[in-house]
Amino acid sequence: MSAEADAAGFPLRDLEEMRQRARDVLAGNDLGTMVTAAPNLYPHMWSWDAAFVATGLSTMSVARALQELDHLLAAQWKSGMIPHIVFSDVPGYFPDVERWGTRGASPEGVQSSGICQPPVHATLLRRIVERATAAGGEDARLAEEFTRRTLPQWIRWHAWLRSSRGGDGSGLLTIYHGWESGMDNSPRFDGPYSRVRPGKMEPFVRTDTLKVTDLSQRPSDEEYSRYLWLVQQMADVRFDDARLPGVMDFQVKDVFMSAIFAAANEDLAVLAEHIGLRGDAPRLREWAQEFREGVDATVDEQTGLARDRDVLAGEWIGLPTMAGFAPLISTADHSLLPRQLEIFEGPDWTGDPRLAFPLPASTSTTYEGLKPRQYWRGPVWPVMNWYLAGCLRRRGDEARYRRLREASLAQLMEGHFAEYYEPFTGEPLGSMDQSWTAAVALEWLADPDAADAG
Ligand code: 9WN
Repeated sequence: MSAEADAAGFPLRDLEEMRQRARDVLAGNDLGTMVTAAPNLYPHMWSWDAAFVATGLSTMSVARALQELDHLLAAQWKSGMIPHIVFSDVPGYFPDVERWGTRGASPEGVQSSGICQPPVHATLLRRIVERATAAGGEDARLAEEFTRRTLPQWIRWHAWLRSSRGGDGSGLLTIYHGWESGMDNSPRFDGPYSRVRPGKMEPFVRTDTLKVTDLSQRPSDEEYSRYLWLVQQMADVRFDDARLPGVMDFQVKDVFMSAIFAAANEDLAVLAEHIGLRGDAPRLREWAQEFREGVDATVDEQTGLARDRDVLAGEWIGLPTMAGFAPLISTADHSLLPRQLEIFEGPDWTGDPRLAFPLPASTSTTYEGLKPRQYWRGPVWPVMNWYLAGCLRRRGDEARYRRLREASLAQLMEGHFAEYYEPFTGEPLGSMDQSWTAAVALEWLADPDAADAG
């Protein structure tokens, strides 16, 4: 894997250079107590980004990784919700805290948005704790102290998700905004969004398209007006969880987020046991089981893929997006796995010979609505590759993990640590120097076997 680097240093020469550049990206985006999601486009902390960033940081400093999670936890709402954005003082992102209208709803002194994002935190904290425990000494002590101190907060976060978003016995979490899924404009949400009809609202000026000037890489203005309308609907009821089901125009049972939640409950149970708080583990394991079953029950026998549910229309959403692989994250039903893996490696997904690298795109590459350059409508997202590979490895599927690692490292040799990539050409798209991309590069490289891939 070596190539002639151009004058600006692209592509990278070798894996050691990748490691150094990835470190530089995180250092460059570090404001001291938070690493911003990206230098220009996203100058704040995002909830699920922060968890991935923390694992990347832990390859260098466990203390700094835990500080990142502390910063996020300091923004936790009284209800238990961890907000999707913790704002820094850097201007230039829209919607900003004023537009969110969260002052008074968020904790004193905190500037945050008023929605959540996928709960990957406990899973990634478990990874950090395992790394620190293996290192021993001060790292192990710090990780244990952090887990003991923050466990009640993580449990409150999960309890909030379980009761406010998943309390109906379906084993699936409800989202009230596509941003909560983290896959903002995935075609999964086209049906539900088509029924969101923005009413009277303040005019707005987007800032994202001033930064990513190729408009084909970002959501459209029409999509943005729906995003903003939903923010206004929530602000109108002061982000009161109990009132959201009665007022929101967008209500989706998110199968991918539910699978992440199932896995994270198991991980939180393991963390509780690790510090000797065995009493909390059974409840967390019950939630893990409830959501595992909820996810499994969505699988469409015809397509073999998991489905979201449009709550207001009472319809399944069975489009061929990455969310269809939710069972790979959470299922304990081994009869579901062979079909899921066959599809994952088949000609509509990582087995499509046209791909630049055999990695999962955000929608099937044969989907008629595929937009290979547009955000969650087709591009490959490095952070998702690492997360899914980790899920396979947990199942003992070392061979598939290694294949995804090799392809991911080959993709990242391009050198920009982009937010997402065009699946057929490997062109870097969206933000460059995206923190979570650099973080997962460090994770791939921290794996001792990664040296083989060079
Ligand atoms: C809105 C920060 C975030 C990610 C999301 C990604 C994108 C925000 C945006 O950037 O969303 O939350 O402004 O487009 O979709 O997954 O957490 O990296």
